[in-house]
Amino acid sequence: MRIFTLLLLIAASLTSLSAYAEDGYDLWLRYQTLPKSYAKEVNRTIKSLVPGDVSNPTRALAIEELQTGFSKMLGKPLPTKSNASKASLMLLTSKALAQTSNDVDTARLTELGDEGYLITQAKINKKPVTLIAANSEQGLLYGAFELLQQMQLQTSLKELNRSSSPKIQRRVLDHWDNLDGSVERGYAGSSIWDWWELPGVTNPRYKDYARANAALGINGTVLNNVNSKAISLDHRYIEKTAALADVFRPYGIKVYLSARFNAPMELDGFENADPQNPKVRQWWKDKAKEIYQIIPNFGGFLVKANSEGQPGPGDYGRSHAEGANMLAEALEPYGGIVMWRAFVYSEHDAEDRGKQAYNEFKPLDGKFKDNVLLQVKNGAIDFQPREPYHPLFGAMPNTPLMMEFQITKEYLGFATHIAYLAPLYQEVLEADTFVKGKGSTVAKVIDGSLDSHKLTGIAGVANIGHHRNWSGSIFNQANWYAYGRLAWDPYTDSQAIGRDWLALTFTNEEKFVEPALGIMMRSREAVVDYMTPLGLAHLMATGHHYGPGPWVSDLPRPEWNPAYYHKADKNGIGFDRTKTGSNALSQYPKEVAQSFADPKNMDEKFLLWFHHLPWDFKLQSGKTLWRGLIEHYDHGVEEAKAMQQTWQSLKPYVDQERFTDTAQRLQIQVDEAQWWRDACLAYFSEVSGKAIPKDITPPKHDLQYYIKLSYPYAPGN
Ligand code: GCW
Repeated sequence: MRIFTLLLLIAASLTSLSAYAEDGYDLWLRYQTLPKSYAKEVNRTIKSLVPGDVSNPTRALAIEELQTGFSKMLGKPLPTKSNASKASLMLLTSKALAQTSNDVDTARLTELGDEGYLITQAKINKKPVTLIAANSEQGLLYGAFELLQQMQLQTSLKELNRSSSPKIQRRVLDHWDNLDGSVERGYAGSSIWDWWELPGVTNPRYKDYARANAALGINGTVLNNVNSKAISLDHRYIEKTAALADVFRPYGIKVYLSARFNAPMELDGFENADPQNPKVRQWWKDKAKEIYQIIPNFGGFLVKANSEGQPGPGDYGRSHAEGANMLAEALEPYGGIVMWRAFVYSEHDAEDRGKQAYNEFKPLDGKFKDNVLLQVKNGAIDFQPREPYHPLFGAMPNTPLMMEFQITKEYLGFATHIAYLAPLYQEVLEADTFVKGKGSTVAKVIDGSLDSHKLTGIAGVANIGHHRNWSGSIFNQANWYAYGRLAWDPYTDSQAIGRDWLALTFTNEEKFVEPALGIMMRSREAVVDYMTPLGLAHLMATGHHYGPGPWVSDLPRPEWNPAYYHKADKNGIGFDRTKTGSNALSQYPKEVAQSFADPKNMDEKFLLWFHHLPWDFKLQSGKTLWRGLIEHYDHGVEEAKAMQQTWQSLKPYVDQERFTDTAQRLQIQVDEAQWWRDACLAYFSEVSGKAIPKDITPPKHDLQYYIKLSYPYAPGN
């Protein structure tokens, strides 16, 4: 008997040992010990490493990362060799490769551009090696991260023969981080940038930030909030920025800053910031010179102007193009760019908020300098769980448009609801604008292939904070990861990305990956269903945007009221954006407009975004709109419960710490999906005068109960 208990104890400790507690800090760079069988194959295929010239800082980091990965996955670093030998791992630029006898198809290298890489089995000086080749050291670093990722995924190295290059040039993270350490719409604690201690203290975390991003091919970071402070351009802060730029440079990550348009006034007491004032123009030129003196590879400026109270060229009756071009002119001599945001709407403009940015920017097509990217949010309102693609995509062929996605979940449950956003990103990227015939997708607009733009870009509003798990929850990490993968290649499938992320983050056990992937792939649709189904939008509570607030209609700015968006009353619900309403539909090419014009024959996911309909309108299911709406809310709650149940079944595959953390958040998600459902149905039943059908569970509380709830300390606001 005693032997048996002893054996049991040993077995138990072994399993918990294998799933030791993890805090999520390592992200997709966990480099777990490889299973014996696969480790054998790796040890047979790669026996040594030929580092080459490690005086190059990027090369040195590639070698360092490889040795870190091999040490952790195989228990020891690779012995190094100075020349090619049988089963060595070699990193060669195309220039160095040309100095060797080899059987590599060099045509594949030319296609790779500056940042691409090739990983393949090859003969170098007659020796069989595993080769990482590229046209630059940066490409070799990306190749090294890719090899380590494939090893974590246990991809057979013998068959590994892949080349990849980024389809978008500037792949940027936008941090809405303030200088006091707070993060606007941040749900992962305070900012990771310690502006007070910089430049003197460079926290080792900055390097891990750079590693995590370089592993995804992200090559730019905007450090400060778009609601920027002029002091970010003060010399002291430029020195602080330079310290971060030095850490990020060898990882191929450029630093950008959000620039406050009236900085000449706030920093140097100028009387105005008018782009037609030569002194103001000179100020920006001097500022650019000052920055590049200490940050030679500075990326440029991100600007939010004449939007939500930010200063801008409109203050002087100048256009956005005039404003952007002034900054672009200042940065041009140094290769800097301007990312000018099109997120512009005004409370003084009674026009449908969803139409204003198009009306403002379309007439400026082709008026921006070559080093200006116009940064456009994925939808015309504001990062809702679902929006039709922004009508500016495809409407400005003579201006390079940059996509802005939100990774932080301002409107999708912060860090307490699981919502895998890659399906949302993919839905927008795959949207067809038809501007140059079928297949003129948003992805082709932003990768520049549709209108042959050389300068291309994509931005993601980061979900990063100082929490050990970086993103506030483990599953929020998947959105940072997915954004990075889609920024590199916007045609990647969100399911494939999810599968890779799960295997890198937890285990690649099929019995875990498939059900966990099921949770991820249904999560965003679940959130749509229990928050804003059938094309509804912006029903969130005021300010912090957490939880339901469809009843809000008295805010000073009409277009901040949820009632402005759902327009629910006794007769019906929805925002009429057709000819009989705001006619926002006319901003879309005719093929797209037609696809949304007929409420009886359209994708009902966008029904109430474009139409105001009576409660008894017949849906394609034959049900009334009221009934259909109720069933979507109920379905959302059921989906959240199903996600929770599935997660419970995955306990054996996940370490206690991350399992419990996720399980607790899923419980909140289930409770709050119910809250959303009950509050919205209580409200819509009230305004419509429609009763909750007998076979439907009525909301737990009366409407007043939900209206009274308030969350003054909700994060991110
Ligand atoms: O999404 C809204 C947010 C603001 C944000 C703004 C923007 C940074 O509520 O917090 O401000 O949009 O994108 O500029």
